[in-house]
Amino acid sequence: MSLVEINFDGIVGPSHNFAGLSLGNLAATANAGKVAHPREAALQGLAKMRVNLGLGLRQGILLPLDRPDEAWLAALGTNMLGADNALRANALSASAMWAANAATVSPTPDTADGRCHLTGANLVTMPHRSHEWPGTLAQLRLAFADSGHFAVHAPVPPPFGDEGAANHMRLCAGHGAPGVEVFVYGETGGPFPARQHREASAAVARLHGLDPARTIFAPQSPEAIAAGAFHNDVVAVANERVLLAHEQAFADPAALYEALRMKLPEVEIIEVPASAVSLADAISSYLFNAQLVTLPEGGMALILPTEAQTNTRVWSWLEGLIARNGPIRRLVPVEVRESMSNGGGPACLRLRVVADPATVDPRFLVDEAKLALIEGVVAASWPVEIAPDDLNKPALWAEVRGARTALLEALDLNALL
Ligand code: SUG
Repeated sequence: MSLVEINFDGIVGPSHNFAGLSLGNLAATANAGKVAHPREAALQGLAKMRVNLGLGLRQGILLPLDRPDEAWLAALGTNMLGADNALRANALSASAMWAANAATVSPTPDTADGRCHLTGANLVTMPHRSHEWPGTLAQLRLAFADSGHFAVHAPVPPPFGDEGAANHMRLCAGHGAPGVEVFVYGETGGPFPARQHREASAAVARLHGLDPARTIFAPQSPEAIAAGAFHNDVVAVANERVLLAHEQAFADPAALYEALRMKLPEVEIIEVPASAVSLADAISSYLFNAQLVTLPEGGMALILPTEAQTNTRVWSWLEGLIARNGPIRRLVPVEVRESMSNGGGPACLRLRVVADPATVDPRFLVDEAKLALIEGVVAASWPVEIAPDDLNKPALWAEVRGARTALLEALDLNALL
């Protein structure tokens, strides 16, 4: 069996909009009330997947959820016609596009039973995200239905907030080798909520049967959360033996680095000093919300948002990084501006699963031809624009449903309707 990293990107849903629902997410709150472009947003995400395929990487997809979520509104004793504008916006959110928050994944070399374990994230801190998990879990159960190779767990129960892979890093000598799994949790974040609770991380580690000797729980720095790093993946990224992190990402970086060096002697820690890149620059440029990937020809690349290229302090630090003879050799900027405007960069859009592609339901894997098919559906049926008032229009609700249905039918995924 050949274990490779597969990036499952969330396809940006047809209801993508700027409702400003995420307190502590500075981009989302700054852009609240602007006109969104769902079609362009989805095409940008698909173009990013093409870039990944072009680099020789394996690519998968997760599908938009059924929005507006009438089942959620029914549980609240209402429906789209009866709900107030705030509840309508929460019911319509396309936030499932940020697949890094879909689940936490522990591949086969790390788990007690030798299966790849996935636990859906409950996302309970934010109302609009708290009702993603049933739709996400249904997809994970379909995509990873092979119970000889995968175990898919339902989310840990509230009130323990779990934000999935966005607060989890795996370091290892190579994807197929045993890893050290790092769970980064928050305790406080000044005016903003800490979204990942330690108790949730501990539960996921137990559910996955991880070896406590190869598991680390590290607190996120409160300053990072207060500065707008609502998830760890906004200030740190790991791939194989490399950890790239901002100096102020963790509450106790020295303790984390020491534990990592003890458990994985080959680990290479690249810390970006605040004197070169401030937390504010890191968060506005999303330099750490990059996909750090191992290229088939060897060496690693950072797939990062073009916003990192336009920030001169960030870009010159990155150019210095690749000029050294270190593990990171290439910078690949991608345009995901619509997602970025809601605080979601290239890394937020994908869930990494290390697995043998032959064990995954092929309907969730893509090649160039399937991307072209998806682009055709998006170009034909995704709304061009959504203005704030549109969220209250039944015509938009119908358009959004119809667009998703067209995509699921094209991909033979009617089972998810
Ligand atoms: O949960 N934005 C998402 C962005 C998630 C980014 N994910 C990672 N860092 N992995 C969030 O804050 C904005 C939606 C709105 O406000 O309408 C939003 O939910």
